[in-house]
Amino acid sequence: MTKRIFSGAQPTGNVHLGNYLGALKNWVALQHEYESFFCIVNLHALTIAQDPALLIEKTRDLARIYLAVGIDPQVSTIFIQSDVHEHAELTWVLNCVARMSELERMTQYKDKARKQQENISVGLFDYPVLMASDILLYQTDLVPVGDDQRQHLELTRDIAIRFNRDYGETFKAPDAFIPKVGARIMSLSDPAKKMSKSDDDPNGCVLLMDDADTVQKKFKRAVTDSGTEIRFDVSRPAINNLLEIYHLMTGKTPQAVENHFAGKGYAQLKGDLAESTVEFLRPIQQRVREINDERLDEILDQGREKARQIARATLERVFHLTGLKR
Ligand code: AQP
Repeated sequence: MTKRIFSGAQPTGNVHLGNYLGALKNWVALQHEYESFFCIVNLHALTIAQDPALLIEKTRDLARIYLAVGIDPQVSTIFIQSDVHEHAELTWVLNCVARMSELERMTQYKDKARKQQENISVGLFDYPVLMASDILLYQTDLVPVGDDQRQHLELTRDIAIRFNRDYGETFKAPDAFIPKVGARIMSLSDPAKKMSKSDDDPNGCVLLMDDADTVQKKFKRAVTDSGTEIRFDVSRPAINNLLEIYHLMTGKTPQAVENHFAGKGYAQLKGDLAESTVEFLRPIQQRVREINDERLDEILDQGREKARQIARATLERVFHLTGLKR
């Protein structure tokens, strides 16, 4: 039987190169090998304050990005999380399986809570259980994500195994697919932090919808390391990060990348990187603009129906086993 993948991104605007290189790029590559479900996780987005009208817009914008980067609706299912209410329902049941102590250990929650300090929602704390529900509803084999999701994936497996043990075999325990290169693209302004849309410095993060001038400006301002040599070296994280991005954007081998920059300076590296990125983003941005609203609705409606069929079957079993349904 064809194996299944599930993954998602939050419609919080501003999809960036980290999201693309760590996750979306691999979705596109894997979709022909696996039965694929790509979700726009708008329930997750609600864990921090959102403007309602903007959230609707950003949800559709993210669907456009999925299509524009190459997710093919003929082979993959694209849908909106809140269109399939089973996600929220399963989350309640799994909330009663997950442990407070497990959630308290989640580093992403700790980081985000530290940044927010006040008004931390229960939803932010519970985010990993909602993520577990997303994945487990679809009997997922593989979850292509960036490195920051590794811990959440481990929790998902633990919850699945515990539920199966306590109530009876129901969920597949999924594996993470974390790419060897690109799983943690770092901020251009601080290579000790991952590239992130909530970065205080917007120059640290290149967005898929940035125009050419902005891309150039951001790479030009990127911090570098001491020394002059341009080669892959994890002990020089700023240059290593720029080279990794260049390698992934151009498809050139690491050796070819080093040869290309041998004897050249940082200004050349930043200039070439900006140029390749602008060229890479141009057709994606063009496709985003071309996607027609009716076609988008059609794709999301079809996605919802396909996703619901599978989600409903899993939730039925969960309700029977837990005594919620006769
Ligand atoms: N810097 C990154 N490098 C590689 N992969 C990354 N991902 C995120 N940042 C990087 C991966 O992108 C996918 C979708 O992520 P998301 O929509 O859940 O957003 P996020 O992880 O919350 O991204 P941000 O920008 O870091 O958001 P904030 O600032 O809100 O925390 C996931 O597979 C993720 O691993």
